[in-house]
Amino acid sequence: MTEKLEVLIHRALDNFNIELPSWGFANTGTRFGKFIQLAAAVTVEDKFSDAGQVHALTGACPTVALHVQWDLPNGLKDVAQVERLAEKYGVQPGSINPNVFQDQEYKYGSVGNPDPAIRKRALDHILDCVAIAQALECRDVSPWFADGSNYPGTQSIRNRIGWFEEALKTVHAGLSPKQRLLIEYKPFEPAFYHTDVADWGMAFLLARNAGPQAYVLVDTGHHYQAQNIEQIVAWLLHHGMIGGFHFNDRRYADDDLTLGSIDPYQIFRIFHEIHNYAWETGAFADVAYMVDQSHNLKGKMEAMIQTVCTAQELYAKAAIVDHARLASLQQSCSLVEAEETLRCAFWYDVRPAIREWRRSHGLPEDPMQAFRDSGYLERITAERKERNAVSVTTYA
Ligand code: AFD
Ligand code: MN
Ligand code: MN
Repeated sequence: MTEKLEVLIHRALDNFNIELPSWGFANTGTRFGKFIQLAAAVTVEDKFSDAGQVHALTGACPTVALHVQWDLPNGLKDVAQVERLAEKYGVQPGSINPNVFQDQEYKYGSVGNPDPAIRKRALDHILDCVAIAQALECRDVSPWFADGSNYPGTQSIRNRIGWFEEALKTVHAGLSPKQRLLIEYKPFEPAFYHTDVADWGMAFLLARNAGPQAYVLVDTGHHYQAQNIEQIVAWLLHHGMIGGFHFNDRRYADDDLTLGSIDPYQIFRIFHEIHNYAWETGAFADVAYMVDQSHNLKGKMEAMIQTVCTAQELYAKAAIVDHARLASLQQSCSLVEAEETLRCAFWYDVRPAIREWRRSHGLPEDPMQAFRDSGYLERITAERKERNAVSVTTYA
């Protein structure tokens, strides 16, 4: 490997952190059921412990995203416990995720609900999340809205736009100067006729309407099959409107598969847009990277370590693209050479340089093997199996 490439890879990894989702360590599943894992996290302490292990093994995950309803059920009263767990397990709270999608009151929507009392309930919850984020000194509040409808004619799409604009403007007004409101979009599921925040354009317009601290959150699983996600990323970068990502992969829909397991080249192209933007503008795009996966079959811990290592590899590959050469080949429309400039970075084996980076940072060269040798899985299985045991057969 040339010295230059190794320097580029190490510099990229020095600046690459990816946040872990607390819910990714707990037993979840699909709407058709879930397969219980005896080692899965049950309490918020379990989640901090697991996230802390992944960070200790990879060096890339200093924060863990929290879901308020699941991780801070008592709201602000749980802040002290979260601060204690952060200290104990060496991983800080990251983005704060409101939950306005699972309570019965939200059957016809949250901030898009035709009942003003339910709109207010949802808004109050999101404002509580803003207060929790302030108390924990967390920057990002990232609501995802399942709001929508299942049949034509059953809701006024346009009225709901107005209610969303009103709510998000109020949330934005409650932010402290350092906070950000990241608005996530998703084309469908659980709504199957229209989803109120269905694509990047709707999220963009809602963010712009809310205020200057609001941005778009791109979940890679939240796009129709043919959509060119890196083009969306380029538009959001161009307008300074990208707040962050939720990374996962999918074959069909919002499948929550392991990042890079189906289409690693797409994630590479997304990271390339971000590296290229920094090269072209000299500005470092302040983008929050986060995993949003909850593995139904793989072991939770191994799947998360695999995800983080893959993210590091793809980010490192995108960092070695020869931007100057690519720009010149694009200018001259030298098609094959331009494409090959991108492809050769994608095909380059960055793993030796990553192993060297880990060695130089006192990290295990092979985080997965280090995890397997650590006995952590055996320990948490013994600790948690009663709490996870259920009447049906359980699967390791
Ligand atoms: C689901 C939603 C969305 C959200 C996540 C955490 O599709 O991605 O960000 O739950 O609330 O995956
Ligand atoms: Mn998401
Ligand atoms: Mn999702």
